[in-house]
Amino acid sequence: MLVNGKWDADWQPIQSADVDGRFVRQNSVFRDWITPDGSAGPEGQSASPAEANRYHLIVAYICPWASRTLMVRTLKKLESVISVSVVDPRLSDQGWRFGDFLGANSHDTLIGANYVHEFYSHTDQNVSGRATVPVLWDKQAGRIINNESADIVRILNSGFGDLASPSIDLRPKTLLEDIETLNTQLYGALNNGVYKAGFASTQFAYEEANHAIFEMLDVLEARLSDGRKFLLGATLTEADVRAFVTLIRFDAAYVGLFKTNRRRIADYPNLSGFLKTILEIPGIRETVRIDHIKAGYYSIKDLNPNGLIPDGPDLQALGL
Ligand SMILES: N[C@@H](CCC(=O)N[C@@H](CS)C(=O)NCC(=O)O)C(=O)O
Repeated sequence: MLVNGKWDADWQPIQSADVDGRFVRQNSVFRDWITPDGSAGPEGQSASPAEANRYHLIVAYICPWASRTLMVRTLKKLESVISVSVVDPRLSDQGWRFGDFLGANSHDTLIGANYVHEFYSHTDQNVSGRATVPVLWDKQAGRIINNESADIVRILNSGFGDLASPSIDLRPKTLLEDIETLNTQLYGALNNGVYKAGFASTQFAYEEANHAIFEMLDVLEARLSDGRKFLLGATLTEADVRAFVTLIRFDAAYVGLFKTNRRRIADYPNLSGFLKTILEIPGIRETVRIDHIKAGYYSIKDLNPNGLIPDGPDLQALGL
């Protein structure tokens, strides 16, 4: 991780834990906003104005948090407005780097970086913390606007005014309360829950996380049993995007590496149907790269010391 703007050589890819061995996620550091006219963000955040070709997303296809921003860029038809670069899925001893993995960018053309942490120290030379993806970068100012995917999703959903497609609103006012409730459940049990299972350092912490995951999957499966297309009914919302990015990685990565193996998503007919529905939205399938997902997760040395990548399954094998 970065300590006062410098890469700390003692960095360990294993994540931090509380006294009971529970995985603890760090908070994001850069939290500015983008609004159509540059006026303050929804909670008074300092904001820059929406402009075509000014902003850039740095993502990893392996990463569910980054992938949700990539999905929303597609859903809001912002592909020609916001450029993207993709890092190598295999974490290096200096964190994310540009590299030669098929589908990744071999090098960075924005600041000539080799590693994502350079964007962090370029923005704040005293920054401390993990250099995570996604990163929303301002090419004009040469700084990170925001590195919290939950914020970036909202920025892309409503911060780009006429530059974005109005046909999808992931946070319609009428559903906002339900979205927030579901988001909270999804985050604790599923989005972060799989990491809590995977990075648990005690049997207790693993079982606690695993139990919550499968309880949540049962709830979601039941919710979809009335034939609805999406989790809150006929409208695609932010909650669907959040659920999708974790569910689509589940059978290929989490079942094996994170030991969330009580069942697979393929064993849930409604959840499998939900994944198919979302994959059919134009452009979404291209945001899912199972080769990156498998290579990335299985490169986490603490969980898989020899770095072997399991044979299956890809989306086709999962019937998706
Ligand atoms: N809260 C952040 C979390 C992002 C995150 O944890 N990304 C992971 C990849 S999936 C990462 O970059 N990890 C590198 C590290 O922790 O050093 C967000 O949602 O944007």
